[in-house]
Amino acid sequence: NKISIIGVPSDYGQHRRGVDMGPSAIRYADVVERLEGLGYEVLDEGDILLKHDKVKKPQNTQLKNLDEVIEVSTQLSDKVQDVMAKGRFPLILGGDHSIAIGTLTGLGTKYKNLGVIWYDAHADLNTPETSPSGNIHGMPLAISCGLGDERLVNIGGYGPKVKPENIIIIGARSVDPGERELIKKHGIKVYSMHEIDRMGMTKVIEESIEYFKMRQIDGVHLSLDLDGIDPLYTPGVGTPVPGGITYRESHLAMEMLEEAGFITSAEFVEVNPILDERNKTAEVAVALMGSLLGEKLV
Ligand code: DIR
Ligand code: MN
Ligand code: MN
Ligand code: MN
Repeated sequence: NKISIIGVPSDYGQHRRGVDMGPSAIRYADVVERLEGLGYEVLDEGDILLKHDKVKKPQNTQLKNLDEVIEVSTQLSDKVQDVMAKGRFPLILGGDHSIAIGTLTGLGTKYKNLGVIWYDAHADLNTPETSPSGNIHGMPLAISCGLGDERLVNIGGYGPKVKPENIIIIGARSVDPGERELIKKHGIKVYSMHEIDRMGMTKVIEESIEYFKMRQIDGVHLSLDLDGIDPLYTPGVGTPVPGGITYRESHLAMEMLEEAGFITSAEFVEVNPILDERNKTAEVAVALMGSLLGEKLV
């Protein structure tokens, strides 16, 4: 019942500017007030400090802004560990999805059999060899499984951070060929839009909960990329993909995860207020945080 909010104003994992303002946009959507209203003691720990020059030059590399991503990840990992040591629930606000490298590095020091729900239109399982963009926000899940550039894989002095068989991807609809191979090879569980349409979100989450129980996980991290939701509801993201999860389905998913009682940390990423409509995307993020943390009408 104690939550610590950590802002990560990083846009180094992708090429569009503005996602570094995500934490501010989410704060302006009243995240602290919303969670306090649910009875939590909420501490806003402020933002991770970015020391690097924010002028980005065009780069012809498969690991864009590598040094900056390493620095952000290292700082974030330390911060997540501090928050856990204080017995508080880490709630991380992005920033682009490359920040998950730092989050999972911190979490992995405590949880040796962590379950991860990756709520996203993408699989984020690229390596420098398979990436169509060289953008690190398309790689964090692979890196956390120990696949990709060693400097990223070994951030925090250890790796891998999670087991591929402890990952569940929900909402995928834009997956690159190399990612598809990795999913097959490592047995990563994926509920793509096809399965969500076919089974319904209720069954998807019920099965996910059973799967984690069977795997005897010691914690569950929710990594929610706002582009997992349909851009009708969350237009303020850098890489929107039509045909996504609805607003209602997303609330249902959060409420069912809350009822299962095993979520131990969460991050909400890729909110880009420059691309948004009147802060709609940050407001959806905060509404979903409410449901994830116990908000109910009756
Ligand atoms: C694409 C896009 N798969 C890439 N990835 C995105 O660049 O690796 N991830 N947008 O969120
Ligand atoms: Mn993502
Ligand atoms: Mn995505
Ligand atoms: Mn709700």
